Amino acid sequence: MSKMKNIKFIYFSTLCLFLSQVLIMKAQNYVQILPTDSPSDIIKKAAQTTPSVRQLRWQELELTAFFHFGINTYTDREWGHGHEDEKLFNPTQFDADQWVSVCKQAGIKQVILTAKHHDGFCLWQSAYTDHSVKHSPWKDGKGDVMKEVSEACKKHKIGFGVYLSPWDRTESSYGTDAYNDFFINQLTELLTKYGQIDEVWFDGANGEGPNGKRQVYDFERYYKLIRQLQPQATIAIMGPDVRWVGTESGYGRETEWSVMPIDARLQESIAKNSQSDATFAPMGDMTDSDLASRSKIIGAKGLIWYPSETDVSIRPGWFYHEAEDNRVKTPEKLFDIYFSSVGRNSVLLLNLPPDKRGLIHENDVKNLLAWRKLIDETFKTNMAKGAKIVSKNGLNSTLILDGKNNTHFTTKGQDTTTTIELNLNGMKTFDVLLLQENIRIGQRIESFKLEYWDKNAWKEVITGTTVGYKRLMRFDAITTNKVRLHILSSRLNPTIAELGLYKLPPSVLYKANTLEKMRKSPKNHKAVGKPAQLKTSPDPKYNKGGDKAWQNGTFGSNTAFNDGEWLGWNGQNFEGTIDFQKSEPIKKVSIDFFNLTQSWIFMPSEVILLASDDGINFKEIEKQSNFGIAEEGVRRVNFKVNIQAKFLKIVAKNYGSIPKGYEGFGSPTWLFVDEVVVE
Ligand code: FUL
Repeated sequence: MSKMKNIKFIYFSTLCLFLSQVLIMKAQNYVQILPTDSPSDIIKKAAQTTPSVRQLRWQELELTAFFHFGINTYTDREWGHGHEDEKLFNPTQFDADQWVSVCKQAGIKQVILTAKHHDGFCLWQSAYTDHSVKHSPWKDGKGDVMKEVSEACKKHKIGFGVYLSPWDRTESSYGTDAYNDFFINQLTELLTKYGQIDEVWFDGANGEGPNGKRQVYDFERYYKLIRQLQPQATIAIMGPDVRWVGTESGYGRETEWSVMPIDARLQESIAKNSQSDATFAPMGDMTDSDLASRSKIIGAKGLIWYPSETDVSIRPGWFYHEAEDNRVKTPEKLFDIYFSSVGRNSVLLLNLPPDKRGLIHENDVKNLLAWRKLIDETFKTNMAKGAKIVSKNGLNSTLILDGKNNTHFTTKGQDTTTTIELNLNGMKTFDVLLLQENIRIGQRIESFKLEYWDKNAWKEVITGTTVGYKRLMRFDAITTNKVRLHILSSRLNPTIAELGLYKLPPSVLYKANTLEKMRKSPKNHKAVGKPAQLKTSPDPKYNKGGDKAWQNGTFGSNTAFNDGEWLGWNGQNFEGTIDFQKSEPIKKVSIDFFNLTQSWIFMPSEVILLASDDGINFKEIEKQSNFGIAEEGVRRVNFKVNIQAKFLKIVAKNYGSIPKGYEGFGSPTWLFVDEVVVE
C-alpha cells in the first residue's frame, strides 16, 4: 500500500470508528444526569432518551400473548406448591399449532410460554430436575412443550418468548447460592435448544422455597447470559428492557411515560455499563400512579427508556380452570382493554391459558377472534385521509398521514407547542382519535387537545396527556369537516408520526355513561371544604391525594384505581366522618367504589350511613349490602334520605378475604373509595 493510500486508509478507519461510536452513543437508551445539569437540561435529556433496537422492535409488536400452561392446569391451582405428582400432567389433544395459529389470526405478534412456573414443574426435558414432563405419561415422557410451541411459532412466523419463574417451590437448592447456578443451567437450556428467543420474562413473585428460605437472585448474571446467547431478546419485568405496567387488570395509566428515572442505587450500574443499552434493571414500585412526570425525573441520577407492558388474562385466573369457562372476557371487554393498553403507550400481553386437553378452549377462541374483528372494523378507514393540513409553525405536516410511524411532523425552531389544522375531505363522522409520536427520537408530548369545527366555532372534543408510541381515545361521535390538534405542552419539539380519526362499529359504540359524565363534572357538593376525618388512614401506596381525597371534589379515574385519587385499604374498613359545623338538610349521599377482583379489589360487603348532632352519638340512617362482585369498574352506592344533621358518618365494610375461584384466594381484599358526595 502506498503511503498516501495508507494515510487515507487510516483516516477512513478512524472515521468509521468515530461514526460507529457516535451511532452507539446515539443508540444508548440511558443517560446519566450530571450534578451540573439544570432542571431544563434534565427535561431535554429525557426528551432525547430513545429505545434500543430490541425495545423498538418489541414496542411495534403491540399485541403479544402469554400461555400459562403446566402442572397447575391439572391441579386446578394458580400457584402450585411444588413436588406435584408429574403423572397428573397428561394433555389428551395437545396441539401447539392450534395455540399459535389462533394467536396469528388474532393479530398477535409474539407469544410467551411458561416453561416453568413457581411450582418448578418444567415443560421441557431439563437435565437438571426430575420435576418435569419427562416423568409424565404424556408422549411416554418424551414430550417437550417448549419444542412444539417454538416450532409452531417458526412455522407461523411469530415471535417466541419464555417465562422462567425465578421462584421455584420444588428445587432443593432454592435459597442458597447453588440455586443461581441451577437457574443459569436451566436458562442455558432454554436459550440454546429452541432457536431464536425474542423475550425472556422474569416474574417478580418471590416467595419462600421448600426450605423456608428466600432466594437472592443473581439477576446480573442472568442478564449477561441472555445478552450473550440471545442478544435480540427483550428481558421483561425483573429485567432491563421492559417494565410491568403495575396492574394485572389490563388498564394502564392515562399518563404513561417510557422514560423513567434511575435512582441513586443504580448510579454505579450506569457507570460500569459498557454496552450501548442498559444491562441493569431500574427496580422500584411500578404500581405508583406517577412514575416519571417532570417532578419525578428532576431529582433522578439518570434516565432510561423503560416502556410498560400490560399483562392481563382472558379469564379471571392465569391458568385454565373449568369453572371459569363462562367467565372468559367478552370481545367488547377485550376491546376496551386494547384501548387502555396499546392505546396508552403500552404493549398488551394477553394470557390465553390452554386447557387440560392441551387446546385453547373454544370460548376463548371465539371471543378472541370476535375481538380481532372489532379492531379491524374500527381501524379500516382513516377519516383524516386526504385532509389538507395547515400548521403555522409546523414542518412536514403531510407525514402525519403517510402511514409510517418512522416519519414525522415537528415544529420549527424551539417551539414546544403547535396547532395542526385538518380540513377533512368533506363531512366525516368519527369517535376515535389515534396519535403516534416518532419514539425513535424520544417521547415528548405532555398534553394535547382535539377540537372540531361546529358550523361557526371551534369546540373541544377531548384532551389528553402523554402520547408515546400510540395513544387511542374514544368520545361521543362527531360529524364535521374540520378538526385541529393543539399540542399544549411538550418536553422538546413535539413530533406526530401518525394521526387517525376512526369510527367505531355499532356493537362497541362509545357512549360516555351517566356515571362517567357525572364523575367528570362533579356537582357542587356540600361536604367539600368541611372538616372530614378518617378512622383509619389508607394504605400509603393508595393515599397520594391525601387522607381527605375521599371528599375533595375530585373524582378518581374511571379506569385506573392507581391514579392517585382513589384511596385503598387492605383488609380494613372505610369509616369517614364529615363535620358540617352546623345542622344541614341532607337529601342524598353517594359513595363510589372500585370493583376489580383481578386486582384483589372488591365491593364492600355493607355500607352504612349514620348521622349525629354532637359528633359522639351516631344514629344509623340506612344500610345497604349484596352489591355483587361480577361487574367491574366504578360502582356508585346512593342513599336517598331526608334528614337534618351536623355530622355524617359513612362506614363501608371490607369484603373480607378473597373467595374461592378468584386469584389470591384467602388473601385480604382491598377496598377502594372515591368519592363521597353530599347533596
Ligand atoms: C404473577 C404470577 O404470580 C402469576 O401466577 C402469573 O404468572 C403472572 C403473570 O405473574 O406474578
